[in-house]
Amino acid sequence: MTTAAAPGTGGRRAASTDPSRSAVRQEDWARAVRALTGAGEICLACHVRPDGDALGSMLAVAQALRARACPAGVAGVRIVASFGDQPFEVPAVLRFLPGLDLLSPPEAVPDSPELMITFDVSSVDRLGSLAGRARRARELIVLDHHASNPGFGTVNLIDPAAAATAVLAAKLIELLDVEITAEIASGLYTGLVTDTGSFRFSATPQVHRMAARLLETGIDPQAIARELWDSVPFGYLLVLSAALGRAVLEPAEAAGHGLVWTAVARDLRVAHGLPFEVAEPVIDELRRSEEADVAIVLKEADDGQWHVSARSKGQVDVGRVCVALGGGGHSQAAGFSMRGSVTDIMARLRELLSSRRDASGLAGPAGVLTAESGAR
Ligand SMILES: [Mn+2]
Repeated sequence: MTTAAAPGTGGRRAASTDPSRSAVRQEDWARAVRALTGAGEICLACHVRPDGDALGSMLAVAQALRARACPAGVAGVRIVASFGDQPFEVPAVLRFLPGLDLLSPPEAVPDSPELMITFDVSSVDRLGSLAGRARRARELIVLDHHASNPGFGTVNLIDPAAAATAVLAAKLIELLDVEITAEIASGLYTGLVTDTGSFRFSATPQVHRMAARLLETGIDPQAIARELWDSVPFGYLLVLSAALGRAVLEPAEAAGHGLVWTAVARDLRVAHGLPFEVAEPVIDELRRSEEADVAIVLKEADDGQWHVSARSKGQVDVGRVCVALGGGGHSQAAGFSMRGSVTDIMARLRELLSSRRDASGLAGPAGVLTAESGAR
């Protein structure tokens, strides 16, 4: 599969899900820095229902841009950071992040921004109510690490080999020549620990070197870990218990690699007065089952739509399956959203999870990783 970008045009690219394409070109980094340097107004946006990588990366860069714009406290550049959730609410687990004062509701983002930069957004629809503004932006910088990202910006800073968007955000801050303060480091570290599963999934020397640099700013990693993982409302334990109690193991599914799945219906959490986001960590429990390569959690939002999380231990490419269902992600962690019944959604998933990639590599929305399909 090839990418349809004409060399040197910097134009919006045609869709590609090829994870093997090369990392960011130097000229694209330079163009992004030039755009961010010359702008009078900079709009920042991350994906809806932001996780630690999306919001942490965005707030880190927002604070860096603020520090750069007014080192002496003189306002020069307008910075608008947001995400397209309606209603606009910062997830409770991320309310400890420094820089929340830089956030505005999506209505505050201009209709046709001069310059917009997106964080951890794998496709334009993941911007929710900000998608139209991104399409109309004069210059759109896309900072992301999802292999499924089609490159929807005018400047695409997309590196599927990066462990987190925070890795790319740190590079951008470095190129902007801004010192990484403890406040900026908190956001970057949050992104790094979130997307590496606390250094379980991407425990590379580069990741640990970055963590070390961030810790040297004086941030408190134990406090961040407590905020992210060890402070949940009691009701979550009851939701988790119910979700695990109805989990189903299907060893023959996913081409014999095994499937474990459950659903968190709206009623289950609403009974405890809990918001949608409370269902997010359920997948981390479910995926521990040793009998299954693939874990799936269906989470019902307040509007009745199902948001589906998929994880793989490496035998099955759940990224391709989720892309085939209109979502996105990585080969071992991905998701999509869909309306319909649990029974129907699971039937479509089972079918895709067991299908082998077409020999051409083009036709099959294939789940099972084969030697040529580029597992990573
Ligand atoms: Mn990410």
